[in-house]
Amino acid sequence: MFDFLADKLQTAFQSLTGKGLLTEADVDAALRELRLSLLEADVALPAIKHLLAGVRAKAVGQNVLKGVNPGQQVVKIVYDELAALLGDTGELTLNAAPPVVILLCGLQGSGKTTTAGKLAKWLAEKQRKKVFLASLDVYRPAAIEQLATVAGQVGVPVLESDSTDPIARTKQALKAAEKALSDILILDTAGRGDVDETLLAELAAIHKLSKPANTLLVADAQMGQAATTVANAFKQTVPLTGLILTRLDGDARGGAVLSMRHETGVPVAFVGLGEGLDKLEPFRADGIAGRILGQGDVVSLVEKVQSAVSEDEAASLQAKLMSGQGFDMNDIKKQIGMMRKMGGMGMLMDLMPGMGALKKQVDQSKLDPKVLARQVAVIDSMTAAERKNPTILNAKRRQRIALGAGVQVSDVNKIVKMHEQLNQVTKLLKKGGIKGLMGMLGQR
Ligand SMILES: Nc1nc2c(ncn2[C@@H]2O[C@H](COP(=O)(O)OP(=O)(O)OP(=O)(O)O)[C@@H](O)[C@H]2O)c(=O)[nH]1
Ligand SMILES: [Mg+2]
Repeated sequence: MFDFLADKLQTAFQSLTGKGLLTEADVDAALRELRLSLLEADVALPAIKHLLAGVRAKAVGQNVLKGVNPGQQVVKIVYDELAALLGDTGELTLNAAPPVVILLCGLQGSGKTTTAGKLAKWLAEKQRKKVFLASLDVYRPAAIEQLATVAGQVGVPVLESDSTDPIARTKQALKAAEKALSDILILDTAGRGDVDETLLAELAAIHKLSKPANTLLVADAQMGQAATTVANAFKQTVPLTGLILTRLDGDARGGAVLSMRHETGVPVAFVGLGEGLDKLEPFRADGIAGRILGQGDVVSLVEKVQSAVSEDEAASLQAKLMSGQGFDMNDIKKQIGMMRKMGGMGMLMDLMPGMGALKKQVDQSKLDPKVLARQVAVIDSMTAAERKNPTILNAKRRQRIALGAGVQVSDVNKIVKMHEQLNQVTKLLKKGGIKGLMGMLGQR
């Protein structure tokens, strides 16, 4: 899986064959490749720095082994360091006095309810435990029903209550689980659009009352670097015992796993690999290490993704484009995502009438996946308000974003410019002006 980075590292070390020691200069050349690959895999900067320092310390001055080339040797070091940084699997505490509580928390849509069902299934089938499920989400309509449906699919009981008070529901759940002689009580909590004080205060109160042996943060692996901010906010509110990273089945590159593990020091317990209730696996560091190293493998990325650009996404962007309604940074991110998936900049052109021929003239090689990954990192480092309304991006904000994304301010400026130009598209189209449009597409 990590052929591509492995290849690069080996190339960087080709000239070395025959030398006795790995020198500092040799190692640094390989580390540059590694740094870019990790950025591309959405790993946060502190984790990257930590990793590079570790690899450097181990590699420099090492004797080149007989029978392997220096590149292979460095790849092995990188792989080992990655696995070490990812750490051991977070184990659940299941043998306290029943009902042992598992509290799930996380942002809206991170996969808490689905994960509650997956965990219930895993515990019932693999650990032979009697599980009880309870939803404390009184805010989102149908959230309670959603968990009841999941519980039905797994075949475990669920809290039945009309109460709209999360604290009262917690008390009821504890009682009901005890009455049902359950071994484990899984509490599914409400999510919010962004980390907010009310949510966190409520979570703290639920934690205090339910005294969970396991407090697990459920996070979307596709969040990339932004994941670490979220993890820290939750960690400061409740003592997290483990992380569950969902959506590792998509084209998320696993960087979030490394970032969150490094940032919080909390072990990863499980990973979610699909929507199905059987798509939960105990975390394995070597699997994720391989996945992160494999990033940059443009061929497989393109293959995987060509089918993945949803028609709906394309249609809604086209509708926005044609209506002359303004684009925001979320649209830009979608656009970049499509380009990345397509492996070419054809997408926007496909959306426009009469552009098919033009597309052929665009140099496909201009589309560097690393540049696109950096662009996404920039947008990910913006706040929701900035994404919605990019005109508020003053110098100070741009500086903060650049720092967060690990890029230059000029990279941020390019995205802002791209946004401005995208909003000129409608005008340009009306005038039949293609030049400005081409400029935008070629933007780096
Ligand atoms: N592909 C994939 N989809 C997942 C995974 N986990 C959850 N989902 C999907 O993500 C969506 C949201 O999942 P939920 O479990 O409802 O998320 P939630 O955190 O409970 O959401 P709120 O209650 O609204 O905060 C659903 O469509 C799930 O099927 C996963 O590991 N892979
Ligand atoms: Mg939910």
